[in-house]
Amino acid sequence: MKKILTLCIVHKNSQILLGMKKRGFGAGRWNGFGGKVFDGEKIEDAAKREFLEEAGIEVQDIEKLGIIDFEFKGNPEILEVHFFKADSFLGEPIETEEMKPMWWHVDKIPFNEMWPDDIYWMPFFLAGKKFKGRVLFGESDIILEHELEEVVNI
Ligand code: 95L
Repeated sequence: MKKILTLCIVHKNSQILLGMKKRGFGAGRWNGFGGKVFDGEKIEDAAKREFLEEAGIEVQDIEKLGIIDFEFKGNPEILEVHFFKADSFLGEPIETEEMKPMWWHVDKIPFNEMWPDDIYWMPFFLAGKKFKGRVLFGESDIILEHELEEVVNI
């Protein structure tokens, strides 16, 4: 079983936009913006839609930088997360019921309040490098296994 998800981060002027997730999956962590891709929906369109829904901003150009398969031990479902970067947007980020947005300088990213895999792929992301990988989580989202590599094509 594979579920396709998007994750988008705006990277502008040495800052990134993250959202404190207020409810649901990943609550209490600084997340990128994203979510499920609907049947028949293009992955890029889903990424833009989720940005608008969760942050209230419209992004035009997004670049796909990575794909990571996430597995949770004991759960057969694989979350195939497509990572996108945006460097421009329309509007001002707004707080929604789901997310409280905040800008973070790239030297002060709050990794200890983020998903534990972020420390592995963020250097690729910030450098604009493409990456692929796989992460296996155990109890309490502890990383049991991880593989991550830079790729030429995504
Ligand atoms: N900023 N990082 C995220 O938003 C993030 C990172 N890792 C994840 C791993 C599994 C998952 F289901 C979600 C995320 C996630 N949102």
